[in-house]
Amino acid sequence: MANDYLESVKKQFEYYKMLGEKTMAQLDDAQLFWQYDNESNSLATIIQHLAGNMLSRWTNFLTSDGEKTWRNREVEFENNNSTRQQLLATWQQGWDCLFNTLNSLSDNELQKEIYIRNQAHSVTEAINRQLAHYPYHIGQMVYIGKMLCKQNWVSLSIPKGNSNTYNAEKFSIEKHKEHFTDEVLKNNEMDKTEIIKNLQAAHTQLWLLASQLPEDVQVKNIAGKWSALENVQHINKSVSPLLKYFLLPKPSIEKLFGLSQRESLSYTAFHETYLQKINKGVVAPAAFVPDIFVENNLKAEIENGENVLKAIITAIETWPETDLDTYNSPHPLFGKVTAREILYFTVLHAQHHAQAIKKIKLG
Ligand code: NI
Repeated sequence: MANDYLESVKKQFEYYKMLGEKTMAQLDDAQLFWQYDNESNSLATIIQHLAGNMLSRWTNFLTSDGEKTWRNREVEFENNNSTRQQLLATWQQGWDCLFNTLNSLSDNELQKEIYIRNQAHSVTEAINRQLAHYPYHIGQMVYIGKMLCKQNWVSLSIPKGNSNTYNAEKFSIEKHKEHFTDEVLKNNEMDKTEIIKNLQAAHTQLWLLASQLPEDVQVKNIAGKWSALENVQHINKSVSPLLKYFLLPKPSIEKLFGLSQRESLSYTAFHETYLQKINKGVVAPAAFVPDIFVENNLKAEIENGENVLKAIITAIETWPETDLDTYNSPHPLFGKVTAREILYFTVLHAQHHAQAIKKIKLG
């Protein structure tokens, strides 16, 4: 029973960490620092407070008071981080400290006594206290995120109106033992079917936005930015090498790019890495820069894109799921990534350029 307790606690912490990360991933940089008013905390402030608390509580967890002399709680409520990257580093530091300690604990230590501000707690009590405290704040993060994203918010639990279907699915399976977080934590890793769905959705959106613009606007460079046509061309140029890659025989892939020595990042984690690169300001490598404008061939470009994407999907379908994590793939910005990660990139990249087209102002 005791053994179950620590495992269950770890999963619940991981689950709430994921909810926080899925919230951050939906917000732009400015929104991370948005406050409803001067008395209300921004996501950034909540993250600093959580990380500060975690470092204090979980460092030398068994041997020293949970409220460290070096902790400055007041400062946690001031804005000390100014970028997404700093914020993510702070967040990760706190969680690393928590998980390192949890992973080092054994069942026979659960009844030990520890102190927080001189108040005695059993180890179990101290863990329970934090397991209530952190999700309380993560719920605030989610609530703020939802207010900011409005109708674009991607639900983190059961989407509104889907409760009946969800229950029917769950109750259709016999009583069994499974931690309630197993499913979502696993799905944080997108499987092949999910990847294919997302590839199609992101590119369809990109093409639709471009073709909906009036023909003369499709080729206009407004404020020195790429035109819709150029965005579409750029995506075609980026996606084409992928088809070659997925058609290569596996031994050639191994020879050229090697096998991965690590697990694939989760989609959420890869998204964060992607945003960090984008925020640093990246320039497309020459091979992916759109052609010099000659004529508006948007229709042909889109058709070409559709065909390439279709061929890529057909190729991926023959790949066993685990191969996506086994084989490396080259990326001009990220270096070597796994095959799964290059597909994550392709989804995010199409979404990114769809956003760029969306921003093109009419007239
Ligand atoms: Ni790009």
